[in-house]
Amino acid sequence: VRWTIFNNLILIISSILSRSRNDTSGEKETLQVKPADESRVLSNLTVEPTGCQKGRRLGYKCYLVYNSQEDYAGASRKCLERGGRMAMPRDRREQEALADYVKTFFRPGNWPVWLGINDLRSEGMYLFDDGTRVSYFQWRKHFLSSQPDGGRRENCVAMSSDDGDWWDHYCDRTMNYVCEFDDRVAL
Ligand SMILES: [Ca+2]
Repeated sequence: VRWTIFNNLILIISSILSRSRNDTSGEKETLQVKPADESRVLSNLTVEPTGCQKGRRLGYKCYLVYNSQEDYAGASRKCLERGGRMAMPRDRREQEALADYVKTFFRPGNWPVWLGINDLRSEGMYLFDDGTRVSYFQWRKHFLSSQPDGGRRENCVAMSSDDGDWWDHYCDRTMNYVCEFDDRVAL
């Protein structure tokens, strides 16, 4: 009996020792991770829940096209339900990345997709779907059809997939849409 107790003690001590050794090596590995590696690890962890491995990543944002028909309000709701929001390109860089992604997605076709932009609250004052002001615009400018041209009737903004230009539309029109996801929120 005494021998068994001694053996068990040895087992317990050695398991404690090996556990603490593992802890130390784990700490060392964490310390050795470079910032770039760390961000890759973090983004890998957070990409999956949003489904954005299929979409287009740009910094902490990623865009994902949904190939299903929704009106503007429906698209907004669906994006929120998925933990994201409607796509809100805030500057030229984001606009160009989104336009390129949407073009690639629908090529060779040309389909409009809802963006998270509207002037529902006040005609001509364009807000993102989260209520912030839009300061960078990409309206279609053409001598035959310059946008926006819908006045108070058309208050929701879509991007055409062939050139990335913006058009105002009836908000109850149904079309494909783009959600964006923010890694910082997921973290
Ligand atoms: Ca309008």
